[in-house]
Amino acid sequence: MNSKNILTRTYSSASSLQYGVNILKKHEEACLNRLLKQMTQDKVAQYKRDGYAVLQEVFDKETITAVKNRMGEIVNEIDLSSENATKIAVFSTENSNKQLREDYFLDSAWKIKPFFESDAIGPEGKLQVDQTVAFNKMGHNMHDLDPIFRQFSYSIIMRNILFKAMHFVNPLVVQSMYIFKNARIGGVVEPHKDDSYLITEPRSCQGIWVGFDEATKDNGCLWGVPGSHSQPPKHYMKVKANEKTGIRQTFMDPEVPSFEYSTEGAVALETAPGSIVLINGSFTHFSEKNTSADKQRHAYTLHIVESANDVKYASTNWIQRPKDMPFIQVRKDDII
Ligand SMILES: O=C(O)CCC(=O)C(=O)O
Ligand SMILES: [Fe+2]
Repeated sequence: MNSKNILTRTYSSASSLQYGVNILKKHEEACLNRLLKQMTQDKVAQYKRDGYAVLQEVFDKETITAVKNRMGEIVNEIDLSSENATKIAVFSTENSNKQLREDYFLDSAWKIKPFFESDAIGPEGKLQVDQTVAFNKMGHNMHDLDPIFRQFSYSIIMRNILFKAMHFVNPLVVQSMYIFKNARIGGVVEPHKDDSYLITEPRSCQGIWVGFDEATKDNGCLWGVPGSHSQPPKHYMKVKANEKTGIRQTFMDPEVPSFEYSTEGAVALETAPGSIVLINGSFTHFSEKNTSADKQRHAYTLHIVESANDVKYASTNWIQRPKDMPFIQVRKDDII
């Protein structure tokens, strides 16, 4: 067994993956048209002014279903029957070995790894809920490694956003996350700015958040503070190698006692299924616990940085790629 990769069982056949990819391709044009209708100059100006913009119902039911089904397969393929269950559980609970958790997290920078919902794990690492709803998120490299997520992440829709709304010159999609926020169990995302976690000089991170379910206050929709992107982050997460052992560890710079950003004036970003929220890297955003009885709030988010115009990607960033897996150059020639 390959102990480095949790996803040890792969049942999905090449033809079922191709089937999903084909569905996405078939529906791209219709989704693109819905995007372009909303992505007006006014909307782009509003994004610049407020640090966020909502584009409602861009993706259709078929596209959403294809992506969700693929994530369902990835979740089912996680082998929780063996030592893996304990491994993943241990890595995600607060009272476990910090370094093991750190290694697991840092490894997920270029792999596809699940992270448990903390309420899903009971004493002694025992799973309290069904495997299908046990996870908080999956990350952080679906966009390059999985055929269906790759098709979705680099689609003409996303690329139009990158070049025409976000004004990237040479964007790199450095991170993807699938956030489950399942009913009853889906946890809080504390107020933060994405620039804290993906550092470039100068700052360049932007996010594309896609909601697959209706997101309301009831099931933990996104919230954000309009205009908050004018304030840079108060601290940055960096990685350093231990002087003696060489082992990599994350730390916050500066080490501040509190992570709190003001949420005064925050607005709820309620969205219909298939909607997109554009998020400036310094925009303060957060989401509450999903307290609904039965309304899951699945979302997929991409974080992108600039690589043109001498923008420097920090060597202290937690996301680093192995030499043989560089970030992908995003195609621009077919954007009109
Ligand atoms: O979906 C959420 O609750 C948080 C998402 C987020 O922080 C992001 O997309 O950057
Ligand atoms: Fe975020």
